[in-house]
Amino acid sequence: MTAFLKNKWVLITGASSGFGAAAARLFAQQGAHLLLGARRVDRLESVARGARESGAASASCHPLDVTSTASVHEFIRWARTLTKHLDVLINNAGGALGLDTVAKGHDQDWETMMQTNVLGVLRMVRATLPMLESTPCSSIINIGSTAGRVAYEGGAAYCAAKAGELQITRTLRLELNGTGIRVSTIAPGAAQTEFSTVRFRGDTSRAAMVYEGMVPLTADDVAEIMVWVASRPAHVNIDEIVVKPTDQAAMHKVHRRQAK
Ligand code: NDP
Ligand code: 8X3
Repeated sequence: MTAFLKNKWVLITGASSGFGAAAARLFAQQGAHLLLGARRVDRLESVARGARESGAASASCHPLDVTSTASVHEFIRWARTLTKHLDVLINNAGGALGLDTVAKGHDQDWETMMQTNVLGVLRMVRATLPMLESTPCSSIINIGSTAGRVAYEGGAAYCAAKAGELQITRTLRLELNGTGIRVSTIAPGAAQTEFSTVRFRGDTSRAAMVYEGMVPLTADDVAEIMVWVASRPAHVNIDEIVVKPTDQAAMHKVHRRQAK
């Protein structure tokens, strides 16, 4: 444990599964106070319970839908009843829907991807800035993707959304220069979470094929990086981290072992 995060207030969006749930556990092990948001409250409650058992100074959760400004405001109203300031904001909520070409894509999927991965980040930052500004050395950590840096067939809207996240991160670093708030992005490659099951609308066999024969990143691999980024000294800003499985040399170059 590093003393840096002990008793710090950490807000994690999308904490009900995957990277967000793993981050809740790992920040808890550092003795942080946790504010956890997502839509599935039953799952959040179980993550919060696990975080308390893992050593969190406190772990509280509240429903949050980052696609709704009203929901974001209500979440922050709730958060302010627990703390007036925030040390770390982790914009992790997001994901992909479908793998359709542009020719066959659906407006609703595109809109959801933009709402969660792009507008959700903007809403959360705008709402939390007053809480971050009142803290001597706070951090915003946005979860991007290799998809925001390299395009692939069927990924137009998701790649555009994560490219949007990357440019929001870079813009914020300029806008917040001089405030002491650090702004970082972590761009993971293939990680086995619920991401592909959500993308393929519950088709777990299709989701499993994404990782077949290769060793993907785990949620803990990415959460460990979040903790490391958040615990750098005040004068250090980790701008951008790209992390991929060793088996994934590039988006289209994945080493897959034959089934025995
Ligand atoms: P999961 O599907 O396991 O987790 C996604 C989380 O986002 C869930 O907690 C979900 O909670 C939450 N979420 C989705 N929509 C909303 C919303 N409208 N409001 C609030 N919360 C929401 O996937 P990951 O953990 O893998 O994904 C986390 C982030 O990492 C995403 O931004 C994703 O794009 C990104 N990423 C994932 C990679 C991967 O390969 N897994 C690689 C690179 C980036 P709930 O449904 O309860 O609201
Ligand atoms: C998730 C990684 O390659 O499925 O952001 O788009 S990928």
